[in-house]
Amino acid sequence: MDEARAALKKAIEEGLAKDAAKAVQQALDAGGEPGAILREVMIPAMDEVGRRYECGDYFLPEMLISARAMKEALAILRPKLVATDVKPAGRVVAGTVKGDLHDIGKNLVCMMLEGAGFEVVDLGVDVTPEKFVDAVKQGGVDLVALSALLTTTLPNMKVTIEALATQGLRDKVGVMVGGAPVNGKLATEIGADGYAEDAAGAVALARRLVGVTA
Ligand code: B1M
Repeated sequence: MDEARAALKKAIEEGLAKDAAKAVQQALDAGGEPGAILREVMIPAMDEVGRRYECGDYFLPEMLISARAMKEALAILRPKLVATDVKPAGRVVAGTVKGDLHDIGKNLVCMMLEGAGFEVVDLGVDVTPEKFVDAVKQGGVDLVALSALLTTTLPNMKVTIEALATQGLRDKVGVMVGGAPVNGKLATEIGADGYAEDAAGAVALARRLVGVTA
């Protein structure tokens, strides 16, 4: 790993937001491809933060400042990830489900979908089923994208899908799900139309669900 990438990884792991911003810029200036920097450096850094938390080396505050550093670096990467010359592919309502405050993965999915030409309505975190339903009721929505990072909030994906069904909206939209504890089996069990493992996979899935090729 070159110097800028190593500095970026260290800055995210240690929650040094300014250093992370500087290092990501250096990695880009050195000719790094934005998607590769994200996949090969930034996401592994967050995984390392999770590992340190799990084994008791890190506590909540450390996890939080690492998340801030990640966000700072992502803000610099964002314009490079989001292309502007693609034609509209559909409208997506996205959010992290009720009870869950993790938004880095969801934000990445939103970013990549925008980059692929989708119009994204990002409802944020801790989104109740009612909020998803209200957003779909506004009309013109092709897809609902649900993210969850906690095993305890996974059931709220199902509750959200059921709320859409109760309101007679389920057949009008495609529902895609993702997040670290989610898998294809769960997606099928809760009645989603598809699961994607990462943000790039989310774009491929969204395209498939709206019938766009390319
Ligand atoms: Co939390 N946290 N956290 N956390 N946190 C995890 C998820 C955890 C695995 C850490 C650990 O123990 N190893 C663990 C969950 C355990 C479990 O449920 N089994 C955990 C815990 C326990 C908690 C708290 C309960 C801690 C506490 O309070 N005691 C608490 C819960 C708060 C709440 O939500 N109610 C909590 C809080 C936090 C912070 C606020 C401090 C912070 C979040 C800040 C933020 O997001 N703004 C935080 C962080 C940073 C993490 C870790 C370290 C990193 C998450 C992350 O951003 N990853 C995480 C450990 C880990 O994941 N390794 C952990 C990087 C991101 C790019 O990946 O989000 O997986 P990810 O997204 C990926 C894919 O999953 C996928 O694409 C993305 C890009 O590749 N994807 C989708 C995501 N959504 C998708 C949707 C799609 C498709 C793909 O379609 C719709």
